[in-house]
Amino acid sequence: TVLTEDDRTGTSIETLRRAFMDNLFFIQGRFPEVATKNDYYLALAYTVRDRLLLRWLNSAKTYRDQESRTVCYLSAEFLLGPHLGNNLINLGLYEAVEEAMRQTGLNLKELLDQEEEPGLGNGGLGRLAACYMDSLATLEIPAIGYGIRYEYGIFDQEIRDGWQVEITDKWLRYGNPWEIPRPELILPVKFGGHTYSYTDDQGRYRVIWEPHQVVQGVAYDTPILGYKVNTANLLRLWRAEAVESFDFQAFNTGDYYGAVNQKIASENITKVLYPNDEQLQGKELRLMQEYFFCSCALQDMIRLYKQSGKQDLSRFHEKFTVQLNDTHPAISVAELMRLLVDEHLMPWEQAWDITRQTFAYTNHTLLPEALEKWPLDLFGSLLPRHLQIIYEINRRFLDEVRLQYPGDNDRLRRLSIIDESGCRYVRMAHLAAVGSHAINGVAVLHSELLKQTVLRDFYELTPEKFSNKTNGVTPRRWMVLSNPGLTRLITERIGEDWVKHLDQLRQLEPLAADAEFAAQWRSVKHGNKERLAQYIRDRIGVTVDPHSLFSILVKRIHEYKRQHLCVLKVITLYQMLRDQPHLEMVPQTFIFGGKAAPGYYMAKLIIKFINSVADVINRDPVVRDRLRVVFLPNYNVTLGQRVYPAADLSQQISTAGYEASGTGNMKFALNGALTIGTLDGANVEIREAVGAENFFLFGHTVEQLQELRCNGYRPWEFANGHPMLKRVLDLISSGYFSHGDTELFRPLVEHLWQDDRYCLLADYQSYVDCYQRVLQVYQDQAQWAKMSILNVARMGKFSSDRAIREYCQDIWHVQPVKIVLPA
Ligand code: 26M
Repeated sequence: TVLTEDDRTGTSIETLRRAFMDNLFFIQGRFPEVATKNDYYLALAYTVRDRLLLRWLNSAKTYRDQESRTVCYLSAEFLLGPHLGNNLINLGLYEAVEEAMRQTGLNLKELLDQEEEPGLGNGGLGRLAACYMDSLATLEIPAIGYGIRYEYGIFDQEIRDGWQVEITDKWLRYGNPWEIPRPELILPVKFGGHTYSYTDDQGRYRVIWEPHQVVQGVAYDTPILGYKVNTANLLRLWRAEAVESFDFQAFNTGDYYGAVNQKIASENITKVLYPNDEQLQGKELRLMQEYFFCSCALQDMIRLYKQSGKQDLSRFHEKFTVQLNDTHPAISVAELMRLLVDEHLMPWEQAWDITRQTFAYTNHTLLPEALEKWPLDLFGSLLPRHLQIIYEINRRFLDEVRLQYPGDNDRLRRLSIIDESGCRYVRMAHLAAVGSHAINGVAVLHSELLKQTVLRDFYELTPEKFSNKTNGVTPRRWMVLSNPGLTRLITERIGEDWVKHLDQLRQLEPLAADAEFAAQWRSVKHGNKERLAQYIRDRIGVTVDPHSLFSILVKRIHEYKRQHLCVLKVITLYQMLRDQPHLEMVPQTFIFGGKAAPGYYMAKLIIKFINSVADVINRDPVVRDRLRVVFLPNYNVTLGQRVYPAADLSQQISTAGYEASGTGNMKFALNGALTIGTLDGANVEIREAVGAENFFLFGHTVEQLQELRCNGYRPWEFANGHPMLKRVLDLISSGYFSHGDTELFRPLVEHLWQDDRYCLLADYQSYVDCYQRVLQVYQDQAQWAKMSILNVARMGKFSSDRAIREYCQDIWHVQPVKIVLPA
């Protein structure tokens, strides 16, 4: 049978090997003697891609024939991470390809390391979109992800002299074998200019938008395969190009350089990913990005709808359901109205009905400074027609509110899509809320706070729209691919069903009391820690002991996430060792990682702070082997895959009420780390799931913080009231970690002392006490292993499959569609 297997679709080791050599020869144009690792990587990628395309084309054909209802996930970010390993897992070909490579004299792991990860996202929000694409395909739900094909993704981070340095991410420089450009699939997108209205010969009021500039969106398609199913969905990312006619314009007017400039201006729209945790207000190019991809997505959906033979768009919402991943795509609400009313001549009321039934909106943060709002003049000059449409939506909306709350002008002001309290703005969350039939938060606590704070008035108006959809992560990438040791151990005991039905992990519960199993469990963790220790030695030249407690804090750097609270704890330990050089202490390794937004001064200072403290501590002979501090540069998906499996302790220490959900917390716990955390975001639900006795809880609750603040929070009182805390702060101020420089960290310490918006000092004592309990338990390795097993056994809820099932049932109303490959 091997000989009759098709080179492009066969899955035997023999066929894979032959196809691989074929691709090396005919696609890379290389023979083995001169082939580089990258040539081999690409040859393998193309081999895998063929198998993907078979499934993808069959999926597309089936969806088309069956006119399947389709989920469209609109997101400015998709933080996919490397494709090759994940596709091998989902195809079920990992072992076969590993063997085929071995037979060719190559090492699959080395080839996997060649792949440059597509960093088309900042952090949680973008990674969530990627996990959801994986689950949609695995659950066999027809879905399209729409987003932006950034030429430069999230910057690469280097650490020089302890400071973050940003390097441009040229992820496309060696080509991208996973995408298929669709140069013939281009759509026009207009910007600027003005509108005029007239009455057409049938007496209809019509508006024409005469733009100042037109660019075209080009589609780039990436297949997203489900786990051990034939479903491969579509991720369609748009790249901005100049319209063809610019070339003719240059020819006509003789302004060659002017035309080339215009071309560059068009292409700039999709050049670079913006950091999301920086003030974006007033960044015109960012608004252009958002509108650009939404317009392309909606035009594409209308095109697909019409392709299926239907001309009249009255059932658009039956064919498509559109999820808005935060407010970045919220402009879609106005754009769909424009397309329906202006371009397809639909009456306003009908268009509005369809629009509202089409969209649903997910909120990802309550931070006031993160809520998107656009200055009215900027908005109007870029999208004049959309501003008119928004005014009309708002007028009709506020009329309804007036009926329900006569005379309540304050409420009208609060609900209005236009913020008129000072400078005038368009509030994108309000546009999303008014234009959607469903609104959700991403963890129980967050959804509750959403209803009480940011969207309170909307909740009072339409409580039935609101629900919670607690985030989840995909066990394929975050367990099977990244932690093969644990995967093997679990599968040996309970079979492989858990990969698709994560609740099955509960079968591990009885094994928590099994000494032999616990020993194997610990040995898997130890192996993972050894590999991370090796990586740390190679990368930054610091030696860490894999027997020490690996305590890990990796995520974007932000004051509310409180990385510096952990540093205060580290300094506390150090202080204890200096006080009592012979103190017996559990050896500990603190590992930090994360990027700071380039314009976020405090976050960058926190990185410098971590590195400076690490420098002093790692050099000081007094600590001997009891304390190590490491900052891992360039934390990204690839590095996450190394880090989560090696963690003993997961640090989830944000100020209660600020972390909408967190998803790293889930990845850690699924890999057997215990959590030290606050009652924030999904921590609350993780603790509930694994049992309070298997979770290290500390810190003020949301309610306690509210009370603290009501009574006037005076952080200096906490500092003065705790001798150790005061000593720690004084040691920093003295320049001890900055070569005597008393200025360097002054802003940091001063800020804590005076203002401490995120209440580090209020939570310090509780954190330090809790840590003592962690160390106590860690000394009892059997107890620790038992708690670790119970954590994993009870974490099934946090699969993104569960989350996607909830979206499908409650919001999208979509059914699975089986894909069958032709015999
Ligand atoms: C903006 C300006 C200044 C400071 C901060 C911001 C900002 C903060 C958060 C902007 C965007 C933010 O949220 C985006 C995001 O990635 N949110 C994350 O979404 C994840 C997926 O739902 C959640 O797990 C994280 O808790 C949430 O922070």
